[in-house]
Amino acid sequence: MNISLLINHCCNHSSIKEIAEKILEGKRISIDECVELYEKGELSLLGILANHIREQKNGNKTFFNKNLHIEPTNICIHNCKFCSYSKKIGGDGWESSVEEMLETIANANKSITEVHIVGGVHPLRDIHYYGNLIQQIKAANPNLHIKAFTAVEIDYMIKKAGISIEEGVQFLKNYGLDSIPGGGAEIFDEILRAEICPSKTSSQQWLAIHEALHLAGIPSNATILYGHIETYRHRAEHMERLRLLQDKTGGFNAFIPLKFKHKNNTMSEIKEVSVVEDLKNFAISRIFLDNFPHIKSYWPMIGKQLAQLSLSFGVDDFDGTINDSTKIYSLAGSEEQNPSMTTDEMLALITAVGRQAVERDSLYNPIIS
Ligand code: V47
Ligand code: SF4
Repeated sequence: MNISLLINHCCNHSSIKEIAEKILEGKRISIDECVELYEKGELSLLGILANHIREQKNGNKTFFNKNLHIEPTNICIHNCKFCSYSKKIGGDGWESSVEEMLETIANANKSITEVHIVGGVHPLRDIHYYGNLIQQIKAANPNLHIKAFTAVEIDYMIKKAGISIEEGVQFLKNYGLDSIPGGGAEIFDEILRAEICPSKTSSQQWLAIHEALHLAGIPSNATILYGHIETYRHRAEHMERLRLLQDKTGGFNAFIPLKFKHKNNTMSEIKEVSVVEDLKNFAISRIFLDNFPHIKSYWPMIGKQLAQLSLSFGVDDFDGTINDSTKIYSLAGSEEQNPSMTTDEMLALITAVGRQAVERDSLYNPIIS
């Protein structure tokens, strides 16, 4: 049975059938249509549609890379209510020295191609401290791709230095920054932002920093934090702002839906959403963000099994092998308390669900070993 016939067969709502036909014709869906899919779209239908788009864009491939996460500190000036990780200066937080971070990289498996550096916004560290860190990593490992600092960390660096976004981006580029991760986006609606992460970089500033990076030739990722107090419309509006920026710059590589985890934070009374909701969200992200090349599952947070299932719901990127080096989610109750995976395990998980595993570099070029 071809996909159109299957959709005719399994759609119960005429409005959903019309949206599905539009998607199959390669047309972009609106915010209202996106909300309708969240509210009325059956999981099986969403899976079929998302998988169709995923296979059009990336065939049967599932990408992964060999990477190392470094968290320079958990000391942070912000007070995000969902954060289970940050501490105030003078408390019992940790901070690594540049030497310690260099040693971690020196001791890592030599096959890693990327170092991912994200941490709290430390009040005593500035753009030159982090620039020096990048420079030293590059000096010791010229071929290592440095994906570092969320727009929230960069926002603080440039404000502290009293420079413009463009100047800050140029400094970081000259120091050797290759790309940035997608964190700090949370949910763009300013009313919700004021509720869950009041002091954090505004949505407008987050987007402006990513835009400036893209214009300077530095690619990035984007995230959404979902499953807390937001509505489906908030999710659709969040993705719409990303889709518009991507139309303008083309600088985003991947979109990563981050499921809110509720342990050890001040939003613990909120129940975590179901696996059905996670799969629906992956699928609708794939459908809505028609100009994003990749949708990524972050397995340390959602667990290896759900990440495998997500490969049938629009996801084509399994992130990295991650050398057991991230604490952000383990403290919030993530599925993997000591996230680390061998390449063989990664290959086995991906091929077990019928996908072709492809090791990639940070720019999605295949690595032939
Ligand atoms: O922005 C914090 C999230 C993000 C919780 O670009 C939480 O490749 C769920 O962005 N429950 C930072 N999420 C991590 C991040 C990331 C991770 C992996 C890959 C990439 C990439 C980016 O972590 C924050 C925030 O949204 N976060 N606390 C929590 N309780
Ligand atoms: Fe700081 Fe990030 Fe935690 Fe917010 S989520 S308090 S910015 S470490």
